[in-house]
Amino acid sequence: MIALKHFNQLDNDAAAALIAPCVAIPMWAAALVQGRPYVDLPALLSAARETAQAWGEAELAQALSAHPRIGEKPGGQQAHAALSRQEQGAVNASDAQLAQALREGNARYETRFGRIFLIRAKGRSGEEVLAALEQRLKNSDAQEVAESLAQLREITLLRLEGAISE
Ligand code: 2AL
Repeated sequence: MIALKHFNQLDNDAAAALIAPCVAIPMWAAALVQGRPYVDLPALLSAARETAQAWGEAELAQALSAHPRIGEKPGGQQAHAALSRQEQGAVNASDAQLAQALREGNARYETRFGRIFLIRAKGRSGEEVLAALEQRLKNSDAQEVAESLAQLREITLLRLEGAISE
């Protein structure tokens, strides 16, 4: 966690590196870095939200490369991996039946939509994630692109709030 005041003062590369784990979309990080200085945290967060509004299918594909499947908590020391593990903290991997249902649901989703199922996991139990997965399998292609992007924006903003404080 770093104070906004310090984020405002970092050189461009260091500032971009600090927020890069929020989402694997380098253009998003670059735009936020270019927008400095921010007068306060709400100003930073609304700039982040606004920049994320422009995302479409290409950005979704880019970002998904850094997201493990739900139920597959990634190992490794990378900042992305550590954040994913935290976010999936309430998904109980020791419940074998749940783990199996998530594996099957993920596979069905990937067959249907051609990319991995993405959901803001923080604050959701494994059962809630599974219920959302079942529900979203009923979506049209366009609905599901929109829903995945909405989830990606939530994850990104939560990560940013965890990285920079007032
Ligand atoms: C994730 C992840 O890495 N963090 C989160 O909230 N959701 N992954 C996913 N497939 O939904």
